[in-house]
Order: sequence, then C-alpha cells, then structure tokens
Amino acid sequence: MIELFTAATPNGWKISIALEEMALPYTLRTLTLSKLEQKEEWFLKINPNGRIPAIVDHDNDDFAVFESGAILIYLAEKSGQFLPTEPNARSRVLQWLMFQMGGVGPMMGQANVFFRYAPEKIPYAIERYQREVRRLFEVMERQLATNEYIAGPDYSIADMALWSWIAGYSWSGISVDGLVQLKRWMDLIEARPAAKRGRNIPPPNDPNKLAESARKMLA
Ligand SMILES: N[C@@H](CCC(=O)N[C@@H](CS)C(=O)NCC(=O)O)C(=O)O
Repeated sequence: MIELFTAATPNGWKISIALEEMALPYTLRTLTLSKLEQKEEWFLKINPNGRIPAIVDHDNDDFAVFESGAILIYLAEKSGQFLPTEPNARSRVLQWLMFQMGGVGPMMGQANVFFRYAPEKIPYAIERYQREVRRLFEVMERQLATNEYIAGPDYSIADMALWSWIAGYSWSGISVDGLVQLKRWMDLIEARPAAKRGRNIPPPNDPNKLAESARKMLA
C-alpha cells in the first residue's frame, strides 16, 4: 500500500489525481503546512526538502519518494499506466512534465505569493510572474492546437501535473481569454471522474483561510 503525505495544494493534488487515475490503493496523511509539520524531523527522513508531497511505498521496503514529478514517474512505472514505454513517446511526456516542474509550477507559485499572500503589493513582481505564466499558457495553446493532450494523442502524467496547477488559474490572477485550446483541454480533463476526485483529496481550503495560512507559513 502507498502512503501519501500531502496537503490541499496543486503539488499535492497531482499525486492524488494520479493515484485515483491509476486505481492504486493508498492511505492519506494530510500535513498542516501552517503548523510546519513538513519540517519535523520524522518527515525530513521521508522528504529531506521538507515539503509535500511525498510517498512511502510499503510494498517496496518502505521506499520513500519526494518531488512530485519523480513521484508521478514512480507511480506510472509501478502501475504501467500514463507513461509510454516507446522511447520517443516517453520522452515527449517527460518533456512536458519537466515543463510543468520547472516552469508552470514555480511561476504560478510565485504569482500566487506576490498576487495573493505578500504583505506588500509589488507591481513589478506581480506582473513579472503573471506575464510569464500567461506566456507558458500560450506555449501550451500552440501545442494543444495539434495534439489532443499535452504530449500527444494520449492522456499522461504530464496532463495530470499541468492540470492540477492550471485549473487554479483565476486564484493566480491569470487570464485565459482567447486560449481556446487550453480551455478545451481543461474541460477534457475536468470531465474525468478520477482527475476531478483527485483534485479534491484533500478538499481545497476556504480561500480566505488559505491566504491566512499561506502568510503564516511564508512569514
Ligand atoms: N518541487 C516540489 C515543490 C513542493 C512544494 O513546493 N510544496 C509546497 C506545497 S505546494 C510545500 O510543501 N510548502 C510548504 C513549505 O514550503 O514549507 C514538488 O514538486 O514536489
């Protein structure tokens, strides 16, 4: 059985989406980020980076995996789903997964910090991150014009990772006006019962409480 250490955030939801899609049995350990449970010694043994998500695979000698991209690859390989074995198709999925891990995630994360949580409004920082996120969305728009899913004809762990973040575009203050393909793709994934279920495990926090607890954590 997999044990998932998580919280109600886009990086956490990537993994509950994947576990639901793959129908892998798992138990949930929800950490309270504002209480800094993720920095406690017991958890640093599982994730030396002191962040969620992380998993422990109790069917594999209690093997621990941190970094959401690495967890997605581990689960895809364990279940034999959502990551092709043919080398070029596999590379395409990993390229878009890295695009999420190195681009969309960090940039949307910073957009949220400066747009929603920072104690002072710094227009330069807000605009910088929102503009970069919009640029990344436009990169996806072009890719999705000729591909059903982000890495080709099949749904993959790259779609799960991207959707978990992008479904929250309005919280980050990003416009999706004119991005017809991106909206088509968002609807396509939202229509998947397992993806929708996964993005509610654990359920999103009340937006007011979210801002308050994020401020506490960042202080
Ligand atoms: N690159 C990491 C990022 C993980 C991350 O930033 N997690 C956030 C929640 S989305 C977290 O645990 N924040 C708590 C903290 O920074 O102490 C991953 O993808 O797993």
